[in-house]
Order: sequence, then C-alpha cells, then structure tokens
Amino acid sequence: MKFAHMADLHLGSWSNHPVLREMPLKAFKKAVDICLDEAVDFVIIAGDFFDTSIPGIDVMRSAVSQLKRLHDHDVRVYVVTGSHDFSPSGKTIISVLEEAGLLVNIAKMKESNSKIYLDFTKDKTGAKLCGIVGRRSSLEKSFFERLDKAIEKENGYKIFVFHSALEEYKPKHLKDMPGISCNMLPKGFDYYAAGHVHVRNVIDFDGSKIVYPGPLFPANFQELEKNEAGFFIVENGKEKYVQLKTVEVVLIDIDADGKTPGQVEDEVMSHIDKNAHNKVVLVRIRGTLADGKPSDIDFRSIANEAEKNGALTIKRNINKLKAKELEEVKVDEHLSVEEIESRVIKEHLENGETFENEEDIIHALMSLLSQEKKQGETASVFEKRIREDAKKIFCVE
Ligand SMILES: [Mn+2]
Repeated sequence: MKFAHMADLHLGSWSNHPVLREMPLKAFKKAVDICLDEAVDFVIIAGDFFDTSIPGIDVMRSAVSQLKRLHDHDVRVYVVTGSHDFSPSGKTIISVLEEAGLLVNIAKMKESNSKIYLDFTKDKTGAKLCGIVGRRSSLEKSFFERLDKAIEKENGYKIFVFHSALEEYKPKHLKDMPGISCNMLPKGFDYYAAGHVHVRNVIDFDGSKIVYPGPLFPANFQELEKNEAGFFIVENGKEKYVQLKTVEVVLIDIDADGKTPGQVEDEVMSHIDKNAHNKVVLVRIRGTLADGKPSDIDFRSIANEAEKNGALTIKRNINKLKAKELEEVKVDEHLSVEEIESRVIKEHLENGETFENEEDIIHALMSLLSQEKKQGETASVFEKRIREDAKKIFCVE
C-alpha cells in the first residue's frame, strides 16, 4: 500500500495577485503528476484543499481537472474540510465534488447523546480512514473532547485525519494559534495525517507518527520567504517527503532606519539585477524613515525595474516600516471598533491638527462614507446625495 498525504493546498489563494494566483494550482498539478508517477493507491488531503468553501469557477475547473486525472487512474482521494473550506451549513464545494465521485469526505461524524461517533471509510487496499474537520479558532476542540473511543479498538491498518494544531508542538511563531492537546487524539492508529499548521513536522506518538506536511504552496509573504512546500508519500509505513519548488524566490531585506524614501528606493533598486530573472522578488522594508511616508517610496519604478530584469513578479512587505511623524498608535484589542477608531483618531491628532474641527469632520466623513445605497436609489442619485452631504460637512457650497 502506498499513499500520498498533503494538506493546506489553499487552491484559490493569492486570488488578487495576477501571477501568484496560478501557483497553488500549478503546485497541485505537479503533486498529481508525482502521485501518478509513483502509482500511489490513494491521496489524503488533510484540510484546506480550497482557500474558501466556494471558490471561483476557474479554480474549481482547474482542481476538478486534476481530481479527474487521479480518478481516471483509479487513485482515490480522501479529504476532511479545514478551517478555510469548512462551512457549517455544509455548503462547500467539497460536497459537490463528492457527489461527482471525485473525492470522498471521510469526516463521517455522527452526534448522539452529546457524543461524537466516527465511521470508517474503507479503501480497496484495506486501509481504514476516519477523521475530524477543522474549524476556525479550533472550534473542533469539542468534537475531540466528546469523541467516542470505540474507533481505537477497530483492527486493521488505520489512518486518522485531522486539521488542528497540537498545543505541545506548535512552532514558536504560531504560539497564539488555538489548538488541541495530543492526549485528545484517539490512540491505536497507524498514521495520523494532520494539516493546518503550515510547517512540516513529523512527531512520534503512541508508537506511530503524527505528520504535518506543511502547505503545498506558500500561503503568505513569510511562507514565501522560506519557500518550504511539499507533501509526503507513505509506503509500507515509511514516510518520504516530496519537496515542491513551484517558484524560486529572492528576498531583498532593507533596514530603512534613518533613511529617506529616496535612499530606500535606491537601495532596493541596487539589489534588483539579473539575479531576479524568473523569480518572485520579495521586498521587505522595515524601520523608521528619517522623513516622509512609506507611500513616498516609488514602488512603481521598483516594480518596473524588476520587470525589466525578468522577475516573475514582485511582492512587498512594509508592515514594519514607519514614518517618523506618525508614530505607531497602540490600541487595546478589547475595545469596540468605534472606541478603537476614536482613540486612533485622537492619538493621531496629538501629532497636530491639520484643519479646524478635524476630529468632528473625520467622524462625520467616516459615518457618511460608510452609508450604502438606499433601496430604490439609483447610483447617480446616491452619488449626488453623498457628495452634497460631504460638502455640508466641510461647510463648502
Ligand atoms: Mn491552512
């Protein structure tokens, strides 16, 4: 028996990015190529197959064409939904793909007398699979707490599939991610196919192994920086990692402390050369500028330079770049949105008012601009009304 275990494909992610949006789909195609080459019996997808429960048509078409290839080679696909593609109403594309016979959702959970019972799905090879879905904020924890342990006594080669972080093994940078404890997992399984944590990890557990493959394609800037992605192939109880490098990445990391926007721009430019050819260029700028604002850095010319050097695309991260005059305002996360808004406005105003009654005007404009079109109101009437109300706020006529 030979199977593949992948998780966190997030098909449909990077949807706003013209180049990166293709990459998760490319990675899946590559993974399917390898699964067919290796002649695996089945493929496990441990959650977050898609980035949303109902992805766009293009994403679905592309995913379906790969599932169809597996199907035509009699390679079964077993999935649980993850925190991203789960939907409490069951309205997820996974159910449509299951109806079409392209995959099987193996999280067959039944609730009775507040206990959770799992049914096994039996593969042709004799392997028996069951699993639990992942939900946002680890709401699946209660499923584990109420799990009936009869499944521990089932005999045969058993695989448990889940989509949760484990408190005992969370990577440092994800320490705030809610998770479950190892001792909540049912015992007596031969393989634990996990997902959710986007870092590869193989953990010894109860004489067996819990395996996190990590994502099939990096899902954010930080993951792109590491560019670690892939899946596992398991044969006769031995797992082998298959790395997927769908793109090549080059990182330009700039410390902007005490520099002007122009200097930062020049520094980034000087790092973009032929080396960028066919690569994803990541630009990370951090620190506090000597003058000006982050938006004074001309990213358009930087992007043009990257394009001229044949870069696949360029992606910037300026989360930690600050302007001197506008120091960061810290807010208490327990406040309501309105309270946070008015505190941020007040604190910014301490840096100096630009015009009279600025605070009142900001509040009035925010409330005006959050208005929506009334029923029956045409777009042009709506626009006119907003314009006129805005003029009133500024006392101009
Ligand atoms: Mn994920």
